[in-house]
Formats: sequence, structure tokens, C-alpha cells
Amino acid sequence: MSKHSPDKIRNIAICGHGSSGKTTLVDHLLHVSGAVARQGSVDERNSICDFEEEEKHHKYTIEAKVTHFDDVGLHFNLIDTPGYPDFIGQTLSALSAVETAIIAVNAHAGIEVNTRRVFKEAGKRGLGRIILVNKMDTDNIDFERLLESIQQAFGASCVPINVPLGSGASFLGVASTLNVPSSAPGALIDPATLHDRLIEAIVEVDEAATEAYFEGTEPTGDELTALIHKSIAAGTLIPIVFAAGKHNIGVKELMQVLDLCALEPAKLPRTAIDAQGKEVTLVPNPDGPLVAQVFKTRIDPFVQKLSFIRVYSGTLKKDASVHASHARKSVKIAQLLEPQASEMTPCDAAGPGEIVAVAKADELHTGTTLGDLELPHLEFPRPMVGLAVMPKSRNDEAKLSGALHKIVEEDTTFRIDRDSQTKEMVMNGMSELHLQIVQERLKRRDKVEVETKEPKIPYRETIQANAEGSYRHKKQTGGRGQFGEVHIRMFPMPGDVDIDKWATKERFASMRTHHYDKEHNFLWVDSVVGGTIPNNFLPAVEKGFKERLDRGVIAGFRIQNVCVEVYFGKHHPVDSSEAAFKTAGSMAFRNVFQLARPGLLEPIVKMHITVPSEKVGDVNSDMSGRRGRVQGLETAGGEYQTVTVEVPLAEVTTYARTLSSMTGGQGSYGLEFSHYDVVPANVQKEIVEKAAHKEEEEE
Ligand SMILES: Nc1nc2c(ncn2[C@@H]2O[C@H](COP(=O)(O)OP(=O)(O)OP(=O)(O)O)[C@@H](O)[C@H]2O)c(=O)[nH]1
Ligand SMILES: [Mg+2]
Repeated sequence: MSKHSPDKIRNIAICGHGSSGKTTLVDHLLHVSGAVARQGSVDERNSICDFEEEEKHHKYTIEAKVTHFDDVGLHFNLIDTPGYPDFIGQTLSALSAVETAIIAVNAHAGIEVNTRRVFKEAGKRGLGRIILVNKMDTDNIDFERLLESIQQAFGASCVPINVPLGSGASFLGVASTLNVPSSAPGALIDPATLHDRLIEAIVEVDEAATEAYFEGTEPTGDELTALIHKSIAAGTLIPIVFAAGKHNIGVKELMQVLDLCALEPAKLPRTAIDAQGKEVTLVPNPDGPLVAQVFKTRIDPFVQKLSFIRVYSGTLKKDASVHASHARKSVKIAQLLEPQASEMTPCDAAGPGEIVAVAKADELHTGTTLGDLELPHLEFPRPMVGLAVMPKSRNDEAKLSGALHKIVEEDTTFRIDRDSQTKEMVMNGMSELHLQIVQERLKRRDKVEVETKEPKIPYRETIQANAEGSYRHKKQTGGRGQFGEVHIRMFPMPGDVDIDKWATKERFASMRTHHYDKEHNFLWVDSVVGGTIPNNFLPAVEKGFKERLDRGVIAGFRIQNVCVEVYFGKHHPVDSSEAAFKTAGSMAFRNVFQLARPGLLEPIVKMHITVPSEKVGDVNSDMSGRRGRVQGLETAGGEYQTVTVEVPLAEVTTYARTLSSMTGGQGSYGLEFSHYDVVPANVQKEIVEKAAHKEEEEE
């Protein structure tokens, strides 16, 4: 039997911009509720949640932490998440495992970039949202403006469910707008004046309740609770609460709001896909089919690998063997653990709604579904900031590779690529800061010190026209010669096509077979007639092409978006060999590629740059010098605005420094991969010349 019945479970993630006081608040909630015996503190480096060495050192959250507490018979799983966009992967993982999100806003700073982002992400997942305006004890809070900017940014559904009694040093508590107290000394706004707006937002989802309300009957008791849950699930009510977590003001009241407003698992039904490809709506039934998902992985120095799992249906039991997506055999659940930040308590079973950890299950990865149904994949932004990395000591190469793979397991926004030409190992992360933290972790956990340098921009080569041609490879150097001749046609390959619909007889009249390589978006079509290239040599021809795909033709970059049709050739009964045909294939590819209007593609990234309003002009003009295209401008609360720009990655590799000096440290930005685009001719010329120069040097 699992410990908690699904209707008593509330899963919540707390997210928002960095330094809005999330971790401090969770530390207080855990203590106030009696879930932990001591009061942790980020500042004193003994926080319950920020327990990793890097977190203690920097005093900010890097990884999401699962905690739990109980109140009024409800069991809360509360996940603390990092606020810095550099660690957004952890926040997105957490959001995928809960029904409710607390969006923390720093009362002093207003709505910041990441606050907007997580608000949107929570909405995309259909989560109930509660806005927490924290740090109400800080100076110079313009309460009216703050409330207005929240409603402007997040809509009219945002209504205070309590109001602050004073602000700054005289912030002493909060007063409910739902059960308005008879007196609210020092209230920044009279709670009674907000009561009607709150009730209107609550009844709006239900026609009968709205009608009754306007006829003079306010919902009460169970009806009121049901309407609150319904309106929060529908997003027509987004309650706002006020607090100063650090001073324990508004914390108890936040807990009461969570008791009332946080959604139970059944209120956000998930869908999964069954073996027949049919969509199934999951019901949180402990006796139903098991459906659970790994949403986070952590490598603990002592217990090794921990997979954090959210159960949606059925019951996950200790010692059971369960089916897991992507695993070849069933996975044995040797040990089930209930996480309280770093502390793990063994348990026997986990039912729907519960969050548990499983130790040492190598086959489990973030995103893996347990059970026979399949949940949608978890989506993460693609990391775009790269650094070539090598161990300080040559002897550490294997150790470094092992240590980096551990980080790949834990961090869905971290990738390592090995450049096939330079043999460079390149680590990709969300930002310079993200990669710096990775290096600190390598040093602490695996005792590997590394050196890094700027990596190459991953340009791609492609073609923009059709072309055809051939190559004859013939060598006669005494003894047995070499002979192979290959004729090909080359076409630009569109992205996003259904290959089976594209590679048809209408397009390639004599097609015998085709092979598709998704990674390069490369299609090989075999239309060889009459055995002019014997079948046993065709794989060698294809191999010749494939080598070219990785080596490039014009500047040494990977090739993509090309279709090649081999339609004719010549062979020699004695001199033809696999090697000869491979060379002929590779050379034919090279020659025809050069005739097909070759060009370079470059990665374009989308950036959201938030700066004080008066700096927007500077950002725009700087961006136009970087070939950036401004896509939009939004107010970001307070005196800040967010500029959205699409810009070539090559132009912004050291943007952090530029922005910092342009705004005196007041700006911030997030960056994610958008697409590949054609490099303008003048820029391309420069890159190709540089590549040619480098080749000469190497030769
Ligand atoms: N004045 C004031 N300071 C606070 C409050 N809550 C937290 N702080 C301070 O703000 C700083 C950041 O607090 P954290 O709890 O680490 O903030 P966070 O939102 O978890 O930050 P990230 O983990 O980076 O996202 C610390 O120095 C806290 O002491 C508060 O209610 N009032
Ligand atoms: Mg934190």
C-alpha cells in the first residue's frame, strides 16, 4: 500500500526569477510545518534545499529539490527550483511532475525575465498557478504599480487572495480577501474592496454559480472549494499572495492558501499512448495500470544514481520488475526512497500522485516512462553555448569522459559533442555560467581539472541548386590497377519532409532503393540501371558519400540537406574494388557539390534580452550590427523591457560581457537554438577563406 491516497496529495513546484527567495521560503515551510527539525538558511550555507557544495558556495539553487510536508491531512510534495535561466532544464523537469506552480515575484525587483518564462511554461502544461509576491519587507515597494504590472503581464485572472499589512520594515502580516477580517491594520489596500473581484473570478468558470452570485448568493463550503479548484485548473483564477519568507511573515497564510488552492492529481488528467498508438487518459487509480515517469536524475556521491519518479497511475512497488521505455529488459526496482531534499527514507510502494526516487537503476533516464503505456517526451531547450574542453593532465582523459557522461545523465540541457575533424570534445550548455558550474562539479565530484577554449561555430554546408556529373577513378601503377566510375545527380533536400512520400517513383523514375540519414537530412537514392555499378560495390559508393558528409567540401563543415541519386557508372572486371568505388563516390560527390551552388548555413539563436527601458535603443542598434533581427518588444515589469531578437550564434558568443558593460550589469538574457539559416555571401567568403588557410597550415 502506498502511504497517501491520491486525493490527499498536492504536488507543487516553486519557480520564478533568481533570488526571489524561493529556497528561503521552502526552508521555512518545511520548518513551520514540522517536516524538518531545524531552520535552514541559504545565507548561512545550511539550507535544507540548497545542499550541494556548489549551491552552498554560490548561495543559489542549481538543481531542483524534492521536499515534502503535511498540513491539515494533506500531503504536499514541494519542488524547489533554480531561478537562474542558466538552469532552466531543472525547472522544466519539475514543472512536468506537478499540478500546481507557485510563481515567485521579487517585490523589490518586479517581474523579471525568468518569472515570465516560468509563468508561460506552467500555463503551457495546464498547471494551476499561484503568484507569490515575496520579499515584501524590502524598501521602496510601489505596491500599486507592482499589482498593476502583475495584472498587465499575467492577465486579469490574477487577483489577490490576501493583501499585505504594510510594506518594507513595517510589513507585519497579510489579511485574507476571501474571509475578510473585521480589521486589517496597515493594509495597503482594504481587503474588503477586493473580495467581490475574487469571488467573481472564482464563479466565472461556472454559469450557474455566476448567475447565483449575481442574484446575491455567494458560494460557500464545499461548493466554494470545488469552484476554486475548477477556476484554478481552468486558469480563470490565479491567486496572488504576499510574504516575506525570510522573516516568516505570510508563510503560515501561504500554507493555508495551498491547502485551499493547490490541485489534486485528478484535476490535471495526463494522457499516455498505449501499444496500439491510442491515447489513454490516465486516472489516478492505485489499482490501475502502472504509468510513471522519471523527471530528474541525480548522481549522488554515496548512493550513486537516483532516478526521481512521478507516478500517474497504478502503484510502483519495491522489488518489482517493471517495463521501462527504451530499456531492453524489465527494470528491477531494488530500492524505493522518499526524498526530503538530500535525505532519503526507504518506502515500500508509491501510488498515483506520489513522487519517489529509485536508486541504482542504470536503465532509467530522465524522460523514461515506467509501465506499458508511454507518456509524452519531456522537452528541453537545446544548449547553444559551447566550450572545447580537455583535461589538464593527459592521464585524465578517460576520467574526464566518464565524469562528463555523468553530467549528461543528470542535466538535460548539457550535451557533449566530439568534433570529428578537430577531435575536440565540446561541451554545450545554456550559458557561460552553466558551463562554469559544470567545471566546478567536475573538480569537486570527480577530481578532474580541465582547460577550456572557445569552440568552432557549428556551421553546415549545403547546396542551393540541382547539378549532375561524374567521376572516374583510374590508377595504373604496375600490377593490379584501380577503377571505378560513378555518375550522380544532386538535389537540395527540403527539411521536414515525410521521406516515404518524397522519395517516390514519380520523382526518381528508376529508383531501386533509398536510404535516409536523418542526422544529416541526407537521402541516398539508388537508380543504377543494368548493373553498370555492380550491386556489391554500391555500399562502398555510399560510404564514400558518407565520409564527405562529415568532412565537408567547401570549408570542412558537416554537410546537410542533400539528396544524391546514383544512376550510372562503369566498372572493370579486374581493377574495380571497394576502395576504388569509395574514392570515386567521394570525388563525384565533391565535384557535383561544387556545381550545385554550395553555401554555408549557420545556427541562428533566439535571444530574450531584458534591460532598463532607456537601454532598449542601445540593444537594438548593437544587434543590427550583429546581423540580428528584432522580433518584438515587451514590458518586463518595473522600468524594464524585454527585446526578442533572432541573431546568428557566431555574433553573440561573448554577449554576456557586452551586455554587462552596455547596461552596467542591469541586463540579462536567455538564448536558445532557433534554426539554421544561409550565411550571407560576404561573411561566407571570409569563413571559407579562413578554412582554406587553416587547411594549408595543417598540411
Ligand atoms: N529581505 C528579504 N530577503 C530575502 C527574503 N527571502 C530571501 N531573502 C534573501 O534573498 C537571497 C536569495 O534567497 P534565496 O532563497 O536563495 O532565493 P531563490 O529564489 O531561491 O534564488 P535562486 O535559487 O537563485 O533562484 C538570500 O540572501 C536571502 O536571505 C525575504 O523575504 N526578504
Ligand atoms: Mg533557490
